[in-house]
Amino acid sequence: MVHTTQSDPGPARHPTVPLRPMRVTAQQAEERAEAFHALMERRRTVRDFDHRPLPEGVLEWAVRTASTAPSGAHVQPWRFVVLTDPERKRRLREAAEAEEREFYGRRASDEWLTALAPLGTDAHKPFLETAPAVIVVFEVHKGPHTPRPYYTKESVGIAVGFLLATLHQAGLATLTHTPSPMRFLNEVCERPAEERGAYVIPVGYPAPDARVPDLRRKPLEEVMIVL
Ligand code: IYR
Repeated sequence: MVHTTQSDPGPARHPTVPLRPMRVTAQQAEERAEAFHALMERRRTVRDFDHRPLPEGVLEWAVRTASTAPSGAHVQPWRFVVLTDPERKRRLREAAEAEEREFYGRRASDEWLTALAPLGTDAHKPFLETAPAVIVVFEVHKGPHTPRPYYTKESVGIAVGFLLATLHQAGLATLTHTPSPMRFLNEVCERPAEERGAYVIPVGYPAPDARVPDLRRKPLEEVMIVL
C-alpha cells in the first residue's frame, strides 16, 4: 500500500475531463456492430505480399490507433519499429530464418509440428523481405528511462489487435509472425535490453495470386456463453 500522511499525500490523482461519449442509438448500435463484424470477418493472415509500396501515412495512423489501447496503469508499454529499408529487412529475414530452422529442426515438439502441419509453414520467411514494411512490436519493460509496466502481454496484445484492425480496414494485409526466441530483434532494430520483441508484422498489399487456407471460424454458440 502507498503510505500517505498529511504532509505526504502520495501521488496526485489525474485531473479529470468530461467524457466525450459516442452517441449511438440503440438501433444504430446493432447495425454498426454488424458492419464492423462484416469488415473484420474478411481479415485473413497473408503470407504472400506484393512489392507495391504502402500508401502515404497509413502506418502512422495505424500506430497512433494501436497506441490508443488500454494498458496496465496507463504505462503504454509498447514500441513499434517500422522497417522498410531492404538491407534491414534482409538482415531481419536472415536472423529470423536461423531461429526458425532451429525451431522446426530441433526445438518444436512433435505435437506442435503436427498442429502446424495444416498451415504448411516452414523456416523460409521470404515475406520478411517481400512486404514493403515490417512492423516489429516491442514490449517496454523497466529500464533507466522507462517505468515498470503491468499486464504487459495483455496491453501489447490489445494494441496489436488495434493495429491489425486498422491496417485491415485500410486495405492492407498483415501476418502476425512470432519467431522465437526473439532476442535477435534488439540488434536488428537497435533497441535497448529493456525492450523485448513480441511480434513481427509484415504489412503490404497481398500478392495478386495470394491464396489462404480455407479456415472456418468457430460459430458463436461455441465461443459465447450467456449465463
Ligand atoms: N514461429 C514459427 C512457427 C509457427 C508457430 C505458430 I503457433 C503458428 O501459428 C505459425 C508458425 C513460424 O513463424 O513459422
